[in-house]
Amino acid sequence: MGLSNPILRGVHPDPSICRVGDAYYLATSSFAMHPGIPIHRSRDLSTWELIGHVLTGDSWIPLEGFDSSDGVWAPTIRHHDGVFYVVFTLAHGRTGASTYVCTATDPAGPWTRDAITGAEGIDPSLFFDDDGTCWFSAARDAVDPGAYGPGEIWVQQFDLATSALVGPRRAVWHGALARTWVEAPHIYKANGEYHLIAAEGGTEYNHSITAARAPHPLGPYTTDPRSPLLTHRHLGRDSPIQNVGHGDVVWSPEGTPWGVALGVRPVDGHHTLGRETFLVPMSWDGDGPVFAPGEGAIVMDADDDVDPIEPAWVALRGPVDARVDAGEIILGASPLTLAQTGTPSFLGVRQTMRTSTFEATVDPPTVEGQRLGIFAFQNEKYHVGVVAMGRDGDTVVQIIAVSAGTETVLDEGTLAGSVRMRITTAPTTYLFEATGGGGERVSASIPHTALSTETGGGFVGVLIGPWHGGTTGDDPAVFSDVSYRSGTDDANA
Ligand code: 6LW
Repeated sequence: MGLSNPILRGVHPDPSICRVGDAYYLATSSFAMHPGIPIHRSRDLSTWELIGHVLTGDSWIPLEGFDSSDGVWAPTIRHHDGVFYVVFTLAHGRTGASTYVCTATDPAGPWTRDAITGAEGIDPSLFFDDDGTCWFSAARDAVDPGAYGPGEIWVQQFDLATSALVGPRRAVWHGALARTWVEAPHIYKANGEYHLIAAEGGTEYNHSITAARAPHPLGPYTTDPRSPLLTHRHLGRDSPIQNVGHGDVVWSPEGTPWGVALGVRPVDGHHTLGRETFLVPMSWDGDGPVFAPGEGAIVMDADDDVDPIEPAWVALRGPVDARVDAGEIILGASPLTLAQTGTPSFLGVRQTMRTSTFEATVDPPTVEGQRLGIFAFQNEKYHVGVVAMGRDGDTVVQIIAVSAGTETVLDEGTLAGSVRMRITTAPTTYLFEATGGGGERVSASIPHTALSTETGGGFVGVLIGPWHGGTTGDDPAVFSDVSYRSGTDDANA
């Protein structure tokens, strides 16, 4: 089977996978994006289709006030007895974390949502034992950090009927690596033993997957001395895939294990696309799980022919008043900018390829204060775009860069007629352009480092799409001839 890594491009971190019959299902973190928790399905583990979202409609949680890297973290997807389960953390700032369980009989939805009270920490997971008992695990601050380091994995029985944690809660493991924070636990049963995998080293360069095993889900766990079982930190900062960790395991109908893990594709030490989902061949022997047997690392095909992108539109922190129809997007009015933590009138696609082009045409703004644009958005403090506004009967177009929260106008011009706006991304640049009816042009280019996670911080990646700001009126804005095309991602080669 040919791999087309990454199997989910653009912001799709913390992958979790399960199989029902011959279909595999992947859930990934969605942070403050609406709709939340995309569910992708595949029958060959290589080609994936988006079939729905866990958090949408009645199951949606309003995220006003959340930073774009807060919100929905690290869902785990499991299937038991005809029901799909997704558990996830709702993270808000440094202090607030709550835990939810969602269920569905059809993974495309609708999903129900229930709070799990008293679940400490982040990265919840469920494990169904042979007798149907459900075990819940998660990562929390260590009760005794002096003895063990900063984090620990805890396990407790989970009652499906009441969404309640029941029975004794045990801190079962503090990780394999010396005093690093341990997170992303998942438990499996193989060869009569319980195997716990987790992530350690932080979600940057030192990320990794480690493991332990036990005779019972509650322990005692013995650290797998081969840990870390998967990491790219020893491959160097020029490695095409880095920061590999936070994984999950699934078995094919024939009993072959496969792993999924997050990773990034930096260029010159900076990645803009977010943490993406990679597929990892595995084996499982008497020593336990083996990730990328033989190779020891995740590989990408050199000649990566990637299918055309089917844009999945997302909004920030809640639904927007928008209509998307074959190349036309109609966006309602809002006074909010992309620097604010409400729901601006913005719709974006995840940037999935380093080489891509996003284009849209807008008519001259007619409403006082109205601003129409297209943006590459990393987060509230780092985003760059093309914005058209009316001024004394003319249409003024600016290329606006927000960096560390400060706005700079990179170029400005007066354009006649409707304005064609374009963002062209390349491995090391983002080019922003607008052309008017008479051929007038404004443009500016920025290095990709200006929109990277290394510069902007956080856990997400670039979204690209139209924004309508500056007014509270009823007049929607029309973006026509909208297209997002990906070129060959030659930096993969
Ligand atoms: C995720 C956790 C992590 O819950 O980042 O650093 C969080 N590691 O595993 C958000 O993706």
